[in-house]
Amino acid sequence: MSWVAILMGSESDWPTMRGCADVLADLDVGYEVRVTSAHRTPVATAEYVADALSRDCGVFVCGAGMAAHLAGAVAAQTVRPVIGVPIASGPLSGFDALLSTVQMPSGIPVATVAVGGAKNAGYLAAQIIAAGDAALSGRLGDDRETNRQGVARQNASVQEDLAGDSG
Ligand code: RP5
Repeated sequence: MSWVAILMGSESDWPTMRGCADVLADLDVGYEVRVTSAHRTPVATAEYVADALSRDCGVFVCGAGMAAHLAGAVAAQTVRPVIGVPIASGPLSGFDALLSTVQMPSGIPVATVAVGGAKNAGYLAAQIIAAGDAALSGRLGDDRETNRQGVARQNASVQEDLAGDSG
């Protein structure tokens, strides 16, 4: 099975990006995690991307804050899907990172999730890999069913509360 590279610009991004790793672990999707920066370690970032591609990496997930260029820098070097996670660091609370990550020039896309949306980045990466993996598609379907049952339970609880009010 193909695997996911999770990259982040700083260790300070890890508390957020751990959400992506947790989702992939729960879905039994292989992943690696690296701290590597578009600005502070541009050569090491390029070398890692080349190495990951030589080992059949299927999706890159890149989290960065402030002037966030990591996802774009990675996307420039591969035609594999790149998912960007804007991190809420710095005085602008992630709005800077959101715009830096999402506003890519035509031809070099970055699929940008919400500010701090590392869990959804994990789900999206898994869904991309699941296009060629029926077993993983099944696990994603099971996860949706768990969500559905959770909402049904919440609805039943609210209805019970309302019925108590009117009784
Ligand atoms: C970005 O700058 C990193 O992705 C991080 O979100 C932010 C701050 O980095 P540190 O100063 O905490 O290392 O490059």
